[in-house]
Amino acid sequence: MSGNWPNAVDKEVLDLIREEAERQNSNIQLIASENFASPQVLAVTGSVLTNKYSEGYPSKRYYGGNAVIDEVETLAIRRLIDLMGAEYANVQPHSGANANLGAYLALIKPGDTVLAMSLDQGGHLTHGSPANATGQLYRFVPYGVTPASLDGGERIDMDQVRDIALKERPKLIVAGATAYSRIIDPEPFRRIADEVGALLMFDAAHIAGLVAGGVHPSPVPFADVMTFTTHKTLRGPRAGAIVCKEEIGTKIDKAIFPGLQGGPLEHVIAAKAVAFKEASTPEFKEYAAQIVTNAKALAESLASSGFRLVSGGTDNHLILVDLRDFDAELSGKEAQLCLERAGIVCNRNQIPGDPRSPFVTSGLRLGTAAQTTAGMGPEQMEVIGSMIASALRNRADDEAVAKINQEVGNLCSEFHPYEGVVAQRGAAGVTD
Ligand code: DSN
Repeated sequence: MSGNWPNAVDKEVLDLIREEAERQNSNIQLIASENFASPQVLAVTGSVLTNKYSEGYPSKRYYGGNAVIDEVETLAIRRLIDLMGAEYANVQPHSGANANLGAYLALIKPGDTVLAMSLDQGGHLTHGSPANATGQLYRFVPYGVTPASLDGGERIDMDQVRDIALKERPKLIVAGATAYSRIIDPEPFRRIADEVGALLMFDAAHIAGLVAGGVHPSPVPFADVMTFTTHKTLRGPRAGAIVCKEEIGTKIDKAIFPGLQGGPLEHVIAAKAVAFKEASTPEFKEYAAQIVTNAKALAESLASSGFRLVSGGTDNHLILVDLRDFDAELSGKEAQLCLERAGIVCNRNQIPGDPRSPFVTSGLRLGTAAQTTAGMGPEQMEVIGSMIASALRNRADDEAVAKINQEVGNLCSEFHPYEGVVAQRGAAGVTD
């Protein structure tokens, strides 16, 4: 028996999914905030759990029929608590932005002062950009990185963080970044927060997988709350999550629902549960370490081709490239477009003190989480670094760029993430 649905296959949409799967399989994916979710994560995201309304929390729902959903969400919570060694977890945030806003709603009041890394130094929109609700609701005071001219420069300026904290007496200090390639040590942030009586939030959106995999220090023992996305280095479905100290758990829960969101996306929460289990395996630890090894190899290759790397290199999954030493005329925007023609996908990014606007930029941000999932190693990273340099050097020569595109295709044919039905349809179980 089948349901009362149209029989016709929506070929238009399925063909677009197939096209996108093909694009993901055949290009080099270096966007630092992306990854290739496992077939199981994809399949669970496309499950019947999408049908259920479950406003509230396990055993405290506003709708009937939630016995199974309660088990799903409880399982995700339990797995996340185990994975991160946390006291409390909320798995309902639809995104990292919602996780962050939820944490602010729980911990501070409109108008309160918050310290966070400024967007143009590597922070995030939700760390108080005037264009974002967070910047409109709260009084954010930015900190940044040390000058490039200093030996070992372009690292988070902890002296500045402390000075500003002592002067501003914030209610909350936010650690974490979206375009910062070094380890962020949570311990000195905790010390400063304690000195000024502030709470500490760690936004681990980018590095959650590195923390889960044990290759970066865990913020969990130090931060009152850690927010993160589940789809970057953690390699789960596109979403967010929060772990925190037990004593603020109820406030976090209330802020996410009913404070910020309505019905949770239980199909995505189930996929988060799958991802949390995947991330707890010894194989994931190896994967997390490999991401960093690959990033270092790509960084070395780029440096040897004449690119200046912000902070001189990387300790995590990403590299921030200052294009000006390589070619003063080349903007991040032009470089991104050129590399896309060559089959290498990345994003332009401001570098600290960038003279160009955020829309144009002097930098590129490159990440290795996705291609590491596809099975690439340092050898391929070295080749990719050379291809990037060659494409950008020859950007006016369409033939040369097309030739690199072909080489990219050849490389990706050996290292593509999706096979069979997943490559055909983007998710197991969707057929025409
Ligand atoms: N868009 C994400 C990133 O690329 O870092 C952050 O929201």
